[in-house]
Amino acid sequence: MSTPTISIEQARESLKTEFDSLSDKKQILRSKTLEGLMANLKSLPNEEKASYGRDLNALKGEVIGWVNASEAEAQELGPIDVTAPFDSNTPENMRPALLSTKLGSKHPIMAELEYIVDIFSRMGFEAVESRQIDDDYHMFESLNFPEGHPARDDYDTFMTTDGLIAPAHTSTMQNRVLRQFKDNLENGKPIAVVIPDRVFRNEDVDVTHEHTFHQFEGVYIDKGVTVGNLIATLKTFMSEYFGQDLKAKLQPFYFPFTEPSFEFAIERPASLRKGTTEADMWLELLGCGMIHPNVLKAADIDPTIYTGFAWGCGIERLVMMKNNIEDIRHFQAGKLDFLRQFS
Ligand code: FA5
Repeated sequence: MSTPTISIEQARESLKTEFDSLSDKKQILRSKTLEGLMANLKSLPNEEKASYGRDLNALKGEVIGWVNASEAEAQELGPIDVTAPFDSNTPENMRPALLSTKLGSKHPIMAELEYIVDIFSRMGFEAVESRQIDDDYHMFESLNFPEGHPARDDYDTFMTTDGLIAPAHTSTMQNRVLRQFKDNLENGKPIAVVIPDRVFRNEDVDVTHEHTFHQFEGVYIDKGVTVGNLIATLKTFMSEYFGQDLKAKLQPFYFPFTEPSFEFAIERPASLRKGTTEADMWLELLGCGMIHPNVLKAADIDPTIYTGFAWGCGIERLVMMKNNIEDIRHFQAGKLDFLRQFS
């Protein structure tokens, strides 16, 4: 039985000495010592090969580790972490605080969406999620936009080749919730539903327009509901959301699915008033109106007995106004500096 002329322990020491003296550290991988160890392995009896081979592999791994560490050091780089939320070439002092020391947090839109639903649930509204793919009937027909209606152009969105539609607003849910909660009316209760979700538009993106954003729809139906109830509901929500009493005004507008239709503007919260002109005082937030009789009929609700109102509000714009955010594109940019301000 032959024994190795050099033990693994001795080999490690002589390799380390050789490594330290090399200017091109990679040369160590071609070292005579390593080659000698390989030759030893071949000459060993079979029963000793396995354990010697394991030790030799471990030593080779160690040597490769020395080479990698010296290369990283030469380039002033740490070991590469592909999950790092920054370019690993960024110098230490310019890196964002390490995520490992801090948990992630909810996206501000999701957090605000939950807060909005919470306010409405305290006002007696149920919450129903919208959907992110829909059809022509719910996007247009049921909302009193017949085929060829010019107002369809205002809701230009994305469509699959099978005619499925990425909804341009949360109003696509109106027909569904009217049908789902119709029994309420027969039992003497109102239909009161709030519907948040993501919506999509073929939009020229700018500081206040995104192609993908969030809305929340509100629907309220009962006997004898008037525009007065609509204003009171929205004002109550706004003062709760902004934490202060704000003046509100309605200005006439057009939507095929409401009659009359309005845009709802609020007196700007103090933090968002930049001057004293009319435009600086008022802020348009949402579209709303009294639900069109044809929309009620499409859900088999008798418009001669019941009336109701609906609104659709952009969540990003609401959050921008509350937090003084100057550009809507921050929300989808995935920039940690922006998101951390809300954590
Ligand atoms: C609508 O979407 C109607 N469905 C609202 C409605 C519902 C009216 C129920 C009557 C009854 P409009 O296109 O104006 O309307 O959008 C409503 C709100 O969504 C706007 O006031 C704004 O806050 C937000 N919004 C619209 N387009 C964008 C966009 N590209 N980026 C960000 N927010 C937007």
